Amino acid sequence: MTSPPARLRRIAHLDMDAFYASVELLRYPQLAGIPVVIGGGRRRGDGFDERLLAQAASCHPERTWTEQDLAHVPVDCFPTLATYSGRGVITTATYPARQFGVGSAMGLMKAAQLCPHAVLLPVDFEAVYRQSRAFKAIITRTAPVMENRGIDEVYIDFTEVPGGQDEGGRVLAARLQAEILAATGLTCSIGIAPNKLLAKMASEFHKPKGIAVLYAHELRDRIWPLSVRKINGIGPKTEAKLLSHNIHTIGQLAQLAEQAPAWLQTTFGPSYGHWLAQAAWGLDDSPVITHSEPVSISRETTFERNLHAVRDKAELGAVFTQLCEQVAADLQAKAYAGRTIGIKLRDDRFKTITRDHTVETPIADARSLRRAAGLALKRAPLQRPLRLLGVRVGKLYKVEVDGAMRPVLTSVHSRIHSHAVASPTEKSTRLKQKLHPAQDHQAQLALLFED
Ligand code: TTP
Ligand code: MG
Ligand code: MG
Repeated sequence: MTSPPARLRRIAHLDMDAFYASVELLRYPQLAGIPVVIGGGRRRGDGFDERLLAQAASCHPERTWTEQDLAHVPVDCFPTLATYSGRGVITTATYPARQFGVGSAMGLMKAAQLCPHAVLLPVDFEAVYRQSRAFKAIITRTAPVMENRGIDEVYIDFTEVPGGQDEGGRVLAARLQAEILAATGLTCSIGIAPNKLLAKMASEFHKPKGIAVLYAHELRDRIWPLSVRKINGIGPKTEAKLLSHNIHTIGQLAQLAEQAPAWLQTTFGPSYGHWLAQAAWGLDDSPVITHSEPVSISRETTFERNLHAVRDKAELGAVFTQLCEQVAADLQAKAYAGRTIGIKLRDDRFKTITRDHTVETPIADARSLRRAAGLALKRAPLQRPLRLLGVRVGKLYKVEVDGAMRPVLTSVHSRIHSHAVASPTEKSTRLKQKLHPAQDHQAQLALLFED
């Protein structure tokens, strides 16, 4: 019997093209193909579209302009860099704008000198987050082993996915590009390589709308000529230090790593020095991590019937304590502690209220959580009957084996909430306490949820 051929490790890095700008172009498709830069943020109701429509109406008064016409506003009605004054910077630029040398982090005034006719738009973060979730959902439908790396990029393990080995991964990459385009209208670029380090570099090779397939034996030809800065993990400081020793390319770094490994380690420290040497040789065995650390841990429950803070004090109090116990158990099971303890209430009119209380040192035990959550709850209005109560712990710290606390760093792009909802039946079987009537006055409200 012959065993099936060994599968090559195939890791993809997928990055959306000119992401924030491309999301804006979904709203204003008439700007496709012309230079557009994104600078500054847009808030709901800041009036940008209204001003745009007013401008259209003043140029073309022969017709009426409504929100439905945004995709038809003539290009010359849009604000350009030429009219900008201020100290803002570019968030991103479309590829036609990049031809003029403008790009992320450049001052808008400087960009205006290079490309005065570029259209200047603010970004709609809500739309950006929506599209970010949408393209990632498309990917995991086909390739479930995906690591979230930011608002517009992910690593995907192609190794075991059907088609993931065909043409080194190109077939699956093309399929993902087509599916993302069909679902969102957005384009992306994908690099496929033996590991994350090389895949990240490869995804830039044929941007935009590109696919690059890289094999280990191509290191010398395709990676070594690149600047050391192309390695994800070499920042401006390391680059400057390497340049001062005349190391410009990854190939030069690889050569140095071979000839003088001790120098790298004494110059950059043993662990980073070792990592630099590995990276220059294209070696990286870091796994594709499918989960990110939670930003908060919470429990909430919807009651079988609405409960009132005073009339149903005992039952509410018991639920409240139980939620804190559950959150404490979740925190301890996952080795987290937190500093911000929040409560969530939803009243009979579906109005949701949250209140937070922040403590000095991270806590994870039920009693401390109950006390802190009680302080948060005291600040919430409790007049109306409640249909839901929740307890949430944020500002998380990871509790290390030795008891040390490490703050959990969560980028805005990779936030997830660990969340469990106790079913009403589960809750009611555990709740033994009976309701008893109580007088309805505000002073009692304040005391209700104290220990
Ligand atoms: P990138 O993926 O770095 O850039 P991009 O998607 O705009 O363009 P490319 O085709 O080269 O991938 O960043 C993703 C988004 O993150 C970008 O659209 C805007 C935002 N961003 C900033 O807000 N500031 C920055 O300095 C950079 C680089 C990006
Ligand atoms: Mg991008
Ligand atoms: Mg990116």
